[in-house]
Order: sequence, then structure tokens, then C-alpha cells
Amino acid sequence: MSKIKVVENILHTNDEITSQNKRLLNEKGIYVINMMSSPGSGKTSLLERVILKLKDNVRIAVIEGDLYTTKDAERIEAQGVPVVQINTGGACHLDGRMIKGALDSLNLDNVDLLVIENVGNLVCPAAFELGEDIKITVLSTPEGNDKPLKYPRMFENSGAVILNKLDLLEFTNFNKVEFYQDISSLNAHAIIFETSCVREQDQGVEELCTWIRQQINNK
Ligand SMILES: Nc1nc2c(ncn2[C@@H]2O[C@H](COP(=O)(O)OP(=O)(O)O)[C@@H](O)[C@H]2O)c(=O)[nH]1
Ligand SMILES: [Mg+2]
Repeated sequence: MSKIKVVENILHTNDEITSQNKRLLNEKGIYVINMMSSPGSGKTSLLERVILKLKDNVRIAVIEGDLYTTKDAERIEAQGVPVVQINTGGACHLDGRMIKGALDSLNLDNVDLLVIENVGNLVCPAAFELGEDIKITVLSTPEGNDKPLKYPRMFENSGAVILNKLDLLEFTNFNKVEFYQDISSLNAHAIIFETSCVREQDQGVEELCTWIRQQINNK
């Protein structure tokens, strides 16, 4: 018999801790969004605007996932909501153990909506459940409309897809017809939002917030 030790299946371990996290979050009645995308598509920008529109009526907390730095957490803190930064130190996704550590440092009795901004990439985060109610994937127009078919898992598993940087559409060769066809072929149930987060006026964020409010109320 082989003497080689096999370490515990990483996904199996994650599932156990994630189940505990999910139980806790459900007990507290918290609606949880796992926000994913490649780096720079606008996750934090969208989150800043969503917080601005919702924070008077919804108690929001945020978990920020990045390899290094607290840059995103600082942006969220400036919006006046509780935020925890997880630095993965090089790992390409968040997992249940990291989320448990972050939950331990939040006061969950004062939270209606928890948004987890995952590490930016279109591959690894799709494979790890974090105890969320919904996964939302953001794609921005400069990234190209070919990405859903090239990185299908993230789009297949998402309850909502946000097409961001609509203001840049005219400067790109992004084909919206193909984008809608591809999302619907991968995931007929995904709701699609079109947004823009340019400084002065945002676009589509109000619709996104109305839908998030409904999701929270339906939990
Ligand atoms: N033109 C344009 N730029 C955007 C938009 N949303 C975000 N950005 C910019 O894109 C860059 C990356 O945004 P960020 O929110 O940090 O993306 P993240 O890495 O997904 O969190 C920043 O320079 C933002 O100002 C948008 O809708 N339109
Ligand atoms: Mg970010």
C-alpha cells in the first residue's frame, strides 16, 4: 500500500465550513451576495454606488477579498459601512475559512445585506461556495463579449450578470446581441443589468438597487 499521505480534499473542507457560515447567516436573516469578475470591471465602483443608494434603509456590511492591500476596504469604509478586508496573500479566490474569520469580526446582529467582493478573476472564485444567497458576475464592455463562453462556469452559476461600463460601449467592439444570446444559452435564469459608474451620473444602478431590495425582502 502506498505510504503517501493524501491531504483532505480542499473543496470538501470548504463545503463543511461554508455550511456552518451559511447556517449562521441564515439565522441572522442576512442576504448575502458573492460578487465576482475579472480585476477592474467595476465591482468596487458598483458597490460604492449601491451603498450610497441603499444605506439609509438597509444595514450593509462588506467583505473585501484581494491578494494584497486594503485599498478596496478603504473605499468602502469611506461610504460609512462596516468592512473587513481579507488578504489572500496570493490565493486566487476566497474560501469558507477566510469568510468565517471575517464573519467573526463583524457584528452580524446589525446587518441586512452582506456583500462579498471576491478576488478578481473569472476562473477560481466560480468553484468555491461562500454561503451566499446569490452570485453576481460583473463583465465590463472593454473586456469583450466573448468572455461568458470562454469562462462559462462563473456565468452559469450566477443569478445575475451586470454589464458595466456601458458608457464605453461605443469605443469597443462589444456585441450586446451576442452577449445576451450567450448568457441565455449558458444560464436562461440569470437576470441581466446594464450599468455605468462614471463619476457624475450613474446608469442602471437604481434598477439594480430596486432588485437587491426585493431579494432582501424575499429572503
Ligand atoms: N468608464 C467607466 N469606468 C468605470 C466604470 N466602473 C468602474 N470604472 C473604472 O474602472 C476601474 C476599476 O474599477 P473598480 O471598481 O476598482 O473595479 P474592480 O477591480 O472590479 O473592483 C476604475 O478606474 C473605475 O473608476 C464605468 O461604469 N465606466
Ligand atoms: Mg475591487
